[in-house]
Amino acid sequence: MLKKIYELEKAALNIRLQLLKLCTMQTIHIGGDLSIADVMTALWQYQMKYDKDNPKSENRDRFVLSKGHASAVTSLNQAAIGCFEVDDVFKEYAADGGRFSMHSCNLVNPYVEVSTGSLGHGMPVACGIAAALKLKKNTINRVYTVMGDGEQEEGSVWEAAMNSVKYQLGNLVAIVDCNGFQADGAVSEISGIGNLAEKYQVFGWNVIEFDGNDMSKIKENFDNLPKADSDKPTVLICKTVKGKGVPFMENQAKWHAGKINEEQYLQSVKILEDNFYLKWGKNARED
Ligand SMILES: Cc1ncc(C[n+]2csc(CCOP(=O)(O)OP(=O)(O)O)c2C)c(N)n1
Repeated sequence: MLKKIYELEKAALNIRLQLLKLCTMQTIHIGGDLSIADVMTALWQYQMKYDKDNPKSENRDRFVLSKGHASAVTSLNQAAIGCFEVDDVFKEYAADGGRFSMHSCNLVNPYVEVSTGSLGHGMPVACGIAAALKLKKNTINRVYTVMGDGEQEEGSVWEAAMNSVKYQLGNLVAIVDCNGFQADGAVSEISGIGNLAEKYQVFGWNVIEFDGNDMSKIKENFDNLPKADSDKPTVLICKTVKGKGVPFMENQAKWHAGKINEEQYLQSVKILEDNFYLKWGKNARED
């Protein structure tokens, strides 16, 4: 398990570099993979109680990728904790996607709790799993689900939000990747979700809002989550940047999904690495 901010940021850098490599091989949902890369790195490589050698253990934290199109960033984090070789992820993407592909599928990847891709479905399933854990008197494990801000337009999200409060699911942690964009443009211009923090508060949730591309904040908020046996579900409203870290992709709806060429790849790698070493100093290169 990674503990220091430097280690986590380095791990997030690696995930971004790997995402870009995948993106030279196949169209992936790169914009929303990059926006949630920091949170996913901290979740999989620091926060979750999860044993890759025993993925069906009763005592595991559960993860449901409600924005199921962010499967690349999920698979790469699973590879980072040893679920499979990262080279397998590359090889299978280079072929036809194989076990990893555009959306998370538990028929082919045993580390995927629930197959997702149809937006608005993961959150209700996560709510059901959290209720089941509570019925089984499991007071330790949590259920984490990651949604998009565009996904908040799905009515099923709010049905689950109501039920989570009714059944006092303090073991449920919903994470919203608020990058401001969905597939066809800005969330505010499509349907619009208004003030999400206020909405969840009115629904009765414990609401925490922070910069979801700031590793210190992410870690701090994971460290301070209410206990799994508390009685209110928690939502982490993560303010992020779509395409985070790659300037030509940032805040560009067209980079919701896509493929890049070799020149774009090399240019992006250089920017990401330069920025990382600018922050952490030249010695970090030798790590
Ligand atoms: C029910 C449903 N409708 C439409 C789609 C097509 N779709 C895939 S991703 C996406 C945009 C999602 O936006 P958001 O939730 O903000 O995700 P992010 O920007 O983080 O990728 C859409 C509309 C879908 N997968 N499921």
